[in-house]
Amino acid sequence: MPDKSTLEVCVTPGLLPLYPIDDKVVVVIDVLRATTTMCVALDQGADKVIPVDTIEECLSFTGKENYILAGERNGRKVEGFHFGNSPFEFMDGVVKGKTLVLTTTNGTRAIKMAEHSYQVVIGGFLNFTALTKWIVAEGRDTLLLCSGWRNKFNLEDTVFAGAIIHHIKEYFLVDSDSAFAAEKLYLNSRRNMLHFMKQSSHYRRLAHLGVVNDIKYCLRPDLTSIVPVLKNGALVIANSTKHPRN
Ligand code: 3SL
Repeated sequence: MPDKSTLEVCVTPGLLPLYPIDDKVVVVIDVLRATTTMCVALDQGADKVIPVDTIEECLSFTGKENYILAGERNGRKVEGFHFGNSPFEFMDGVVKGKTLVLTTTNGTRAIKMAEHSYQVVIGGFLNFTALTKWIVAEGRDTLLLCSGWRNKFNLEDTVFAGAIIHHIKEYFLVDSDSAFAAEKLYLNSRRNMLHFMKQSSHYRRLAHLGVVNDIKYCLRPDLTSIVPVLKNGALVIANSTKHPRN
């Protein structure tokens, strides 16, 4: 019988250099809010989402037809961009048929850092079941990369990594302290996720900006069955045949 593939958790991009990822699937997690927002944009009909590192890079797309510039720094919309990073900004048809160019404090940076892996895939609670099925179907060595906050550990991404571990660990070899700890955090929090998240620094940051509804939205499970993957530098829907809107 072949050995199982591995499933590991990297709790911050600052630790990513410790993990060889060239042959691995890397699941980039930025539950609050970047990877949730990206899923919303694609679910709402955006052609693709191009993650970029800097504000300048994003601005270099200014004036291109059918391109939307979006993103935040410290949670606030960047001056000159069309939108910030709230999932609600990308609803109601505004991104249909458009290319979204997005830069965020941590999420887009984590994606760029993992670009040289076998495959980058992203998600959040809103595509949890589809994402976990996709990971199991791929069956490759997989690293769950938490975007954290400025290279520091954060609660929400680790809890989400723990949810993945808990639900699919039987299919993989899971043998690291970070995976064990992430799962424990998830098990401690799952009965009242919002209450648990109130203890996180990013909850306070976003609450200060008056966007608690964004947090509530980002914690809602299985709102979509899309799975965004990175292809040629842009996030596109991997499983478009399964997309309920097709
Ligand atoms: O850091 C990020 O990528 C963002 O998701 C942070 S924020 O929620 O938009 O403040």
